[in-house]
Amino acid sequence: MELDRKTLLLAYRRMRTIRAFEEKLAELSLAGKLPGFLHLYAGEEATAVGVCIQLADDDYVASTHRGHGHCIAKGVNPVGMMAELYGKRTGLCKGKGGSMHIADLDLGMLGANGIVGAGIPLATGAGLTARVKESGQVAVSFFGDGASNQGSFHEALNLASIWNLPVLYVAENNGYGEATPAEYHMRVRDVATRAAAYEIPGIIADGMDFFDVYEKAGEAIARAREGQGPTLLECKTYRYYGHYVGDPLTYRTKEEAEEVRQQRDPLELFERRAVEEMGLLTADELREADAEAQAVIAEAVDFAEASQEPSPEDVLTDVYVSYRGSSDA
Ligand SMILES: Cc1ncc(C[n+]2csc(CCOP(=O)(O)OP(=O)(O)O)c2C)c(N)n1
Ligand SMILES: [Mg+2]
Repeated sequence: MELDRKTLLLAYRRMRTIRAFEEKLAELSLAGKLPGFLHLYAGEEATAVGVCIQLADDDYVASTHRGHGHCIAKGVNPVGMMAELYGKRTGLCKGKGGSMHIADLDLGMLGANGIVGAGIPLATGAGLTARVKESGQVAVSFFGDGASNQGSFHEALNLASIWNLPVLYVAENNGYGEATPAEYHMRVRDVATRAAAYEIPGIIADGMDFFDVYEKAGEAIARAREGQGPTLLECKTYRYYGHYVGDPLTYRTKEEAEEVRQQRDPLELFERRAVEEMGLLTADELREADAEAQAVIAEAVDFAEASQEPSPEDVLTDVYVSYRGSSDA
C-alpha cells in the first residue's frame, strides 16, 4: 500500500498515543491508582502500527499480555480502554477484561491474552474462518520471542501452512521473555528461522522502524489476501519499561535501555524519515499530533476517574453460567 500523507499522520498519531497512554499508565500504576498487573508496550510502537495501519476494521488481531499498543494501533478508543484499566463500568469490556483481557470485537480486536502463546491459535482460527467464508479478511497474531517456544506457536504455524490460511504471524522479538534473554531461551538467533519448518516465508524487520515494518508487513498481508498463505514476520524491537510496571530490572543494564532510547527510538526514527528525508510531513504537524495525543489521554483519565465502579450484581452478567444460590435449585 502506497504511503500518503494522511496515512502517515494517522500512523504517527497512533504511535504517539500508544507512548502517551503507556507513560500515563506507568505513572498511575506507581501512584497506586490502577488495579492489577501492567505490561507496557512503549518502545514497540512501530511494530503494532506498521502492521495494523494496513488492516481494515473487520480484519482480525489476536494480542498478548502486552496488548495496549495493539488495541490503539487497530483503532480502539483509548478513552474506553482507560476506563477498562480502571475497572470501571464504562470500560470497553465493562471493567471485566482489564489490561490482559481487553477486547473490541467491533474492530476485530479479539483480545489481549494473559496466557503466553494463546493468541496464536486464536488468530489461526480467525484465519480459517476467513478462508472458509472466502471473506477476504486476514488475521494477525502478535506474540513475543518467548511465546515462540510454546507448542501453540508450532501447532498453529503447521496448520496455517498446510491449510494455506490468511494469517500474518508477527513475532515481537524484544530480546527477553520476562527476565530471560532470548539468547538463552532459544537456540536460534532469529524467530524467523522457525518458518522454514513449516515452509512459509520467514522475514525479519527492524521493529523500531515504522517504514520497514510497514513495507514487509504490507507484502505479507497482500500475500495472505491473495490466497498465498501465511507469513512469519519477526520484528526486532525493545521494551522501554520492564516486563511489568514495578519490575526491578536486575537482568539488563540501564545503559542498554538508554542506548536504544537514544539511537533507535521509533518516534524519533519516524520523524527523521517522514520530515527530514521524505519531506512528507512537517515538524509542526507532528507537534500538533503530540498535543492531540496528550489531550486524548488526559480526557481518558478524567472520564475513567469520573466513571462508576461496577455493582456487585454485575458479576453475574456477561457470563455463560451463573450461580444463583440454593433457593433457585
Ligand atoms: C502459558 C504461560 N506461561 C508463562 C506465563 C508467565 N509469563 C507471562 S509473560 C511471560 C514472558 C513472555 O515473553 P515474550 O513472549 O517474549 O513476551 P514479552 O513479555 O517479551 O512481550 C511469561 C513467561 C504465562 N502468562 N503463560
Ligand atoms: Mg519478549
